Amino acid sequence: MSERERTFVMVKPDGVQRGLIGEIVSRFEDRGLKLVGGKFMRIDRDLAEEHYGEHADKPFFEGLVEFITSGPVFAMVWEGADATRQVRSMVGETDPAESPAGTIRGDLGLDLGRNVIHASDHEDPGSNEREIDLFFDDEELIDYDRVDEGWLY
Ligand code: RTP
Ligand code: MG
Repeated sequence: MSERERTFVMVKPDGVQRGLIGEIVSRFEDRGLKLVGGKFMRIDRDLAEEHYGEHADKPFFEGLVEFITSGPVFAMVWEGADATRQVRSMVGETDPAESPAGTIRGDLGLDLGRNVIHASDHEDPGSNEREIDLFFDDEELIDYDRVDEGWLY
């Protein structure tokens, strides 16, 4: 079995406004991942610019920062074997139109700008830990056993 790891996930402002937090949390629970942190919050401009810093020179950067700061988000940390890659495969492609049915963006996303969810990038090693550190203090991440641990990822 692959190594257990933690990964960062966030329901974006469009997902919160459309009442999709529960649906998205359920998908990860159903998949056998373990929730170790969760926070309903607003992102300020500084945090948004740091979080999406890799896109600072892209033409869509300003719009992306405005969108992600436009309303509350639900930030989460999920744990499991190979969790970053597992979560990204459940999320789908950046553009919902390119995302297969059955993926979160394929089923729930509207367009490139309103794609309901962010997840750490498995093709950018270390992005999961970097993003977890950016959004959560250590004491906000909860170590615990789930009763069905042996059956989970
Ligand atoms: P995210 O970081 O939000 O999870 O999305 P991602 O990895 O699938 O995509 P990424 O390349 O990191 O882009 C971040 C967000 O920027 C918006 N975007 N707009 N050409 C465009 O207009 C464009 N390209 C990307 C998307 O909302 C994407 O989620
Ligand atoms: Mg990304």
